[in-house]
Amino acid sequence: MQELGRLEDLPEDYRAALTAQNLVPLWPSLRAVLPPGKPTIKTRPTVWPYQPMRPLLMKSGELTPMEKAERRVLVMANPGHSLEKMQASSTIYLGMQLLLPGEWAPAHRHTPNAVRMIVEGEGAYTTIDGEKCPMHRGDLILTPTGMWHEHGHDGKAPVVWLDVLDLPIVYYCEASYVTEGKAQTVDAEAIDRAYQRGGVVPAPMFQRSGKTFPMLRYPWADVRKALEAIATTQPEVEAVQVAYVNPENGHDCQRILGYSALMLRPGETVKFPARSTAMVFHQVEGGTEVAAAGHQFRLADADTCCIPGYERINLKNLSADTPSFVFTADDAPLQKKLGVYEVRSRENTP
Ligand code: GTQ
Repeated sequence: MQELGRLEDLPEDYRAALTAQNLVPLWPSLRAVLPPGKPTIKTRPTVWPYQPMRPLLMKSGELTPMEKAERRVLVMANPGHSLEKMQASSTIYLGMQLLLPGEWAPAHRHTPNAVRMIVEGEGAYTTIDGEKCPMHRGDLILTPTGMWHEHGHDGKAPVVWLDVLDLPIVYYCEASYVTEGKAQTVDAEAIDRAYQRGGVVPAPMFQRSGKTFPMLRYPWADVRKALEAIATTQPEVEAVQVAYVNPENGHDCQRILGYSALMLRPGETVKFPARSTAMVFHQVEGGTEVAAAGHQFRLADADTCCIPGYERINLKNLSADTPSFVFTADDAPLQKKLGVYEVRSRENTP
């Protein structure tokens, strides 16, 4: 590829004249924004093990009362993006949130979409637009853009969950903001029970739900059963994997980030091709080795890692006797909408 002219090649006075009119020559920066074959990627393969993080999270409960935190979260930041940017990848934000018994995280709504993956503890709940969603390990709870949400805790031990938000990309769009609200009135218990079976949806009086986000809670017990059913009945399938979708239309459950759950059978290895999306893996049960870009992360219970896009990823169940269950997040829905989503086989890798 042709080497292009540098900024230093231009006369000082010419550069100054450009700057004075808010103008920039393209050619010295062209290769940086359009590198050949593969994007320049800041996201670094990064792991956030839960056990060493947990004492720091619990300590935050002593150091910072709810009134001073609003959301008591330790953000899992990717060093490739510099920590204060609070990005796990270019589009994905990850945080571990702590709620102590009796505490309440007040109602608000914001433009970024969030999901919660419950990590430990019983007795907490999130109320979303009046629908109360109980939290148990592995449940996925959506708080989509613009919906009121608050978190409460009637249990006896700390509750922790993983927050996944599209905050970095919504912030980059200069479209990220919050509105404070009053405590909500609960008018429904989580209605996920209504969407209990794939292929049938509630249709009282022939009316299908007109809600943009009809299902807000995906109980882990059901997801796990679906994975086990696939593993048992489809021994030939390459990856025992289910996508979290909108049960009314089958589309991704949120518009920017996509979510899935994977089961690795005892001893199994799954090889993902290189895709243009960064990926997050969170261990729900068991243990997994995530190998990509020269890194090997051994995920134990509640560990989380991020792998940049355009890398092949191998996932290996670390146990020969028990299955491994992994929750994933990526920005494939966004990239597909933008038309930049790619899956690379060896043949189409430039
Ligand atoms: O629970 O509403 O990790 O608003 C970051 C921003 C959690 C929340 C986060 C939020 C929340």
